[in-house]
Amino acid sequence: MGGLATRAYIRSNGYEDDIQNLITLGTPHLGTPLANYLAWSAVFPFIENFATAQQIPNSLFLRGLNYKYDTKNVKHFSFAGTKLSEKTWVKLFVCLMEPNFCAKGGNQVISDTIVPKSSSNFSGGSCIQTSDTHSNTFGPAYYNSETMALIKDVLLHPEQSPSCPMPLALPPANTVEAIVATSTIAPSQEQIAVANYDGGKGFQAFLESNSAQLSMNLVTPTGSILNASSCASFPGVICTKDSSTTTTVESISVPESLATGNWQAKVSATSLVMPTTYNQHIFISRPVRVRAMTDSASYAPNAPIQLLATVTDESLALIPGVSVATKVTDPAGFLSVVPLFDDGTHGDSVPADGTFSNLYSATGAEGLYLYETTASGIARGSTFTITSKGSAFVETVPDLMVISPKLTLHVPSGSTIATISASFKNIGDRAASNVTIDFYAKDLVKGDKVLIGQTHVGSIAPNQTVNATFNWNISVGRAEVSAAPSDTNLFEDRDYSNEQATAELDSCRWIKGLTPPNKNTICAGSEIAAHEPGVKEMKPVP
Ligand SMILES: [Ca+2]
Ligand SMILES: [Ca+2]
Repeated sequence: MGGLATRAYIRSNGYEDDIQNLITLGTPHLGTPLANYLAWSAVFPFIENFATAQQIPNSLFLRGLNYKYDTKNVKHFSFAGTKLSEKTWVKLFVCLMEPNFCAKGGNQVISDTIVPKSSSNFSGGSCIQTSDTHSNTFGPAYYNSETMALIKDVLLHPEQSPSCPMPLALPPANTVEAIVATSTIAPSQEQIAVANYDGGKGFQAFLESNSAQLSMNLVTPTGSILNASSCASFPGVICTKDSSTTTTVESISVPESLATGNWQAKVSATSLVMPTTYNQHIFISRPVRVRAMTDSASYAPNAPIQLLATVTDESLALIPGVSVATKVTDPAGFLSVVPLFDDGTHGDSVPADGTFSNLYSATGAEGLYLYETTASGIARGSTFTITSKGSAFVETVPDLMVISPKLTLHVPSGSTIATISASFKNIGDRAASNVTIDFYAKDLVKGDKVLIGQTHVGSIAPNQTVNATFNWNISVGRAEVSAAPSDTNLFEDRDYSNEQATAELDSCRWIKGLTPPNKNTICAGSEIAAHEPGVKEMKPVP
């Protein structure tokens, strides 16, 4: 939870630009199914239910955190534990509740026994695997020496930390799946696929099989063999092999500098005993970019979900003739396919700009709606089919929105007290209870942002507007003052981007006894000028 709290801080209004590197150890970035049980269990009354509920996979808190997560230039290193567990309780809470976290084809869960690996390794930064990330709580020692050594490595050589691998089941939006082979291979056989690499930003090759005896060998454009044993001699190439008892996934990631030319991908079965099947994927990065999204992560029941997708090539140019469709699965499992259009109608704001849209309106039922958007067409002379996935929630939640983004500031003549006020309306469909509004001041010279006060405004019913006021004893200088619902509020909000009000406050003073430099001095760039007691003169700035 500490990792989530830190990420929430980075996202929050109060973030002070004071984190360079973030190392998370076994943080449930995508939640942990264990929380499903603990949050509502009478067996563990000592567990704070609100924080535990936030760690349930797909909780509104996590979706808010992961949706459009702005890292604000923080480098993120996520550590995941890699114990293989087949314990009944783990299977029960993980595989039954969240099958996505189970190793493919079985009931094995790779985790640190608390948080699944696929939740702890947060894509977008650097992903590190270690045997144990929670041993300070549950292990025999106070810390795990392997983990501590890896943390030291990260701090000393952050640039050498491995990038997060692409998840096999879900190709990232920025890739085209150039080769997908599913085949059966017999002992001693070798099968070859040719990857006609024609530009882009490097590629990743994956081999997934039920046998650890298969191996992947790439033949470079100059005829060298690139595989797990020769990997280290190719600069910038990353090779990984990950096994559970039923599935082995081998991956080789080749950077742009080495990628150009024609490659062969060979699957070898030299030590295989029985014939087995495998899947081979080669993802070439960014010849085509597809990104599927919705206009919000959370919707009121019966509000249409706007499905959106952008399709461009690597130079962000349009690709003519692309067809795009989204498959939506509603909470009951009912599937529907919605074609998306780039024609200026169907909710599409600009025709022929590479952004496709349509509305999905069958949102009467509350729950999770999964969508999978597929774009297909021809780019660089080759056909492509790319899928991008996402999810949206339909539910009743509060949504506090600031009425005017411009904060109201009032400083009575001669006073040093600034009255700061902002109005918030609940445009959601459920009451926001026990609301606290935070007031911040950021010193525009020093850059420090501090919490200057909090005002409790009580509950806000749907469609109700309340005014929050705080009296601040201003200090001299230029400050950006802001007000927003507090991150400590114990409810989730539908949209965190619509609730901040800001204004600039410029206060200047003359010390009693000193002559002002100019009787008509105006504090530059300000909206309000105020003075400390004993000042000879004050002049509001127009
Ligand atoms: Ca468009
Ligand atoms: Ca809001």
